[in-house]
Amino acid sequence: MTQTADLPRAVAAAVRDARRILVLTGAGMSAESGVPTFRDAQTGLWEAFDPSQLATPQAWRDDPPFVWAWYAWRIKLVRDVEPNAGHRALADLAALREVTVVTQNVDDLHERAGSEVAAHLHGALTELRCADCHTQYDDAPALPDEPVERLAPETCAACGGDVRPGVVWFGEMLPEEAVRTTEDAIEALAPGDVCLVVGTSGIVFPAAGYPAMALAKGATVIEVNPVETDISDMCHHVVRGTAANVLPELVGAVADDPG
Ligand code: BJW
Repeated sequence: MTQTADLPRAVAAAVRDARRILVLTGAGMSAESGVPTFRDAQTGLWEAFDPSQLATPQAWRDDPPFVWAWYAWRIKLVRDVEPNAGHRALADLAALREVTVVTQNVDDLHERAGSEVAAHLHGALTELRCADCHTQYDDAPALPDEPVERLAPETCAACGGDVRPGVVWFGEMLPEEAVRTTEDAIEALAPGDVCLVVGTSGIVFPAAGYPAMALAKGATVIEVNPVETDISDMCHHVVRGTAANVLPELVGAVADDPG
């Protein structure tokens, strides 16, 4: 394994020589846009909030206004920020190589940077739906300007249920199509292809298992993350840096010498 704070030539060469590149992103991808990660010390969302009170179906059943207020704040936060240089570099990479982007993120920053996202494994903040009858709501919800502690969710026009964010909470199944698309993309990998894992702690399953599945297909697994994670040990290369620093350098190296 190579582990470095610089972009080693071997990493750029692996990406340059790959036929297919599967990019798996997590919360660190959007950190430099100003979206807090979940588990980073000091800044992670779980430092200030208890996940069991917010990101579970039980939390929603217990207190929808408490949970909805937190998600309304996050929807507004994401709406007000911009994709960073890392998001834009991945969009640029798609012009150079066959790239499949799979994200655990519930924001739309990859799309706003110009990437097509094959799968949002944990759903999307703004894909609202009724918690009872699953009617979907596409209209932007009314959001308070400032964070509030409680906010009544919208009422479903079809059944009177509470309208919830379109994210996947702990204990919920991931969207079937997102899982199928991801597993198909992994299945299509062959030796010489690359799995680029950016900004995830590798703690939450099933997403945390995908790099190992890519490894089993013979792909070269590269992690971009400022710190060691649960998946670092199994990676061929680890680049200790941030998404917005490393990815433009990596894509620039491929663009400068496309091979
Ligand atoms: C940077 C950076 C920079 C910072 N640049 N990097 C097998 C074993 C054990 C448990 C399970 C298992 N299979 C399933 C489970 C249960 C559970 C689970 O995994 N629990 C774990 C805690 C152990 N999984 C589930 O429940 C999943 N459902 C499921 O499996 O269904 C089947 C099933 C059902 C019932 C029973 C059993 C099976 C659903 C998981 C849903 C996750 N939902 C959340 C919330 C989404 C909604 C919301 O946004 O509020 O998804 S939790 C949260 O974690 C969010 C994220 O997508 C997810 C992953 O976090 P991520 O992206 O890795 O972020 P962080 O903060 O952890 O890490 C950030 C990283 O970035 C760090 O490493 C930083 O260093 C780095 N970084 N700045 C690059 N600038």
